[in-house]
Amino acid sequence: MTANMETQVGIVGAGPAGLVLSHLLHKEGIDSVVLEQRSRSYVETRVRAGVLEQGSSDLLRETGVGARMLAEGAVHEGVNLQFDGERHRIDFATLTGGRRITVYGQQEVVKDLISARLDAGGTVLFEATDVTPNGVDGENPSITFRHDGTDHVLGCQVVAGCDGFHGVCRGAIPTDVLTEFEREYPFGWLGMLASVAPSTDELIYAFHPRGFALHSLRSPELSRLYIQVDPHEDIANWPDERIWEELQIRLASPGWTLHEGPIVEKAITAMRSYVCEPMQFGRLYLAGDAAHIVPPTGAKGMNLAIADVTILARALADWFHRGEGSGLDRYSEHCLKRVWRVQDFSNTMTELMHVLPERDPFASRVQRARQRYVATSAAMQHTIAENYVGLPLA
Ligand code: RFL
Ligand code: PHB
Repeated sequence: MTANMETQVGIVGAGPAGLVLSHLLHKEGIDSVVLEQRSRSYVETRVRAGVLEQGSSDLLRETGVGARMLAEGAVHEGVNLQFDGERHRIDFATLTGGRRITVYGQQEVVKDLISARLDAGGTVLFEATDVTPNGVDGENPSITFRHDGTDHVLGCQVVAGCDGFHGVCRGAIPTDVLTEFEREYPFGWLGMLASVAPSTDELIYAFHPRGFALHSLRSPELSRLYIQVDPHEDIANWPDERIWEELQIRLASPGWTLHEGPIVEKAITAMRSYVCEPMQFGRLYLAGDAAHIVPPTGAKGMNLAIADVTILARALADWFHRGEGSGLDRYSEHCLKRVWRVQDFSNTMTELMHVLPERDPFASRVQRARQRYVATSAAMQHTIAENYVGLPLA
């Protein structure tokens, strides 16, 4: 048996991109259905990003899904970059005219958005399998999928591919239309959540000859930490004691103490930069990680996903309500300007802060020169601050 459903926008993926899009469309009076392959509890507990740019937190607040973020998130007015044990604070307040970041876990953003969509009567179907976009090059696209033991066809006018880097939607763009740009880094991040009060009020990004380390936070009782490791490293080689030993060495700074506690979650992620162009084909529009990946050193992935769907929601509102299609036609071009700006920043931060395993002596000398420049130049600190808090949506 096949069940038929209809909506205006069929959205694949209930990550930040898909959920923010569905929420913004609802605000515009546009109907959507979100299809997610994982369970609700899986997406609500997946530990990932933690930094919201000023523009992202403003958007969540202004569209009515920011209450818990405002109550539980932490507003930060700076970050620390550490070289040779010496900390250099990048002061957002003075360098960006008062723009700030909010530290609030991605899974909390996802929880808030799911409950807002369901409370508003929206449809988010979890554990939808075999999700496949069809006919996106014509005027009547659809998405087929299986849910609760039944095959479904979701008829829609537009398909939004918000299904992350390993999703199915990008594959619906013919290979002769698509150009891919990619860089893999020869290192990964071992990320962990530790049940201990953060030892810092603001993030610390540390370069150390043994590798990069990052101290971030989640709550007064929970710290989020990362260390640079080989991307093929087996997590079994990293018992908790070894992780703390390494963090103690890499984050060490005179007069400062790193407090240890039980590690409650740990995982290794490889790092890559990736962009596909264009981000649209016919009635299919890609957003977020489905179209691009950045290494996490700039804290940009979730923010870029939110920026894409903000542009897409506006363009869809113009098209559905006013028959004005120029925003949709230029969607990819519009997004890619920000995507490449963010690629540059994320790549710069990554190459500034990690030990480059090739041990290319020239590259290492240039890296040290750049680190000294960051430590001493107001112009360079201004550049980092402006990009870190996020450029306004064009
Ligand atoms: P997501 O979050 O991957 O969501 C995609 C959703 O699509 C579902 N899906 C499918 N559903 C149906 N059918 C299919 N065939 C499907 N295939 C996939 C998936 O289950 C999933 O629910 O992508 P989205 O929405 O584009 O959001 C992107 C962000 O998740 C990502 O960019 C960030 O997490 C990256 N990132 C960070 N971004 C920041 O802005 N600030 C940070 O501080 C930050 N830190 C990080 C990060 C990512 C990390 N990892 C683990 C990659 C730190 C880390 C360690
Ligand atoms: C995090 O808190 O998870 C986090 C913070 C900054 C980054 C990446 C991740 O650059």
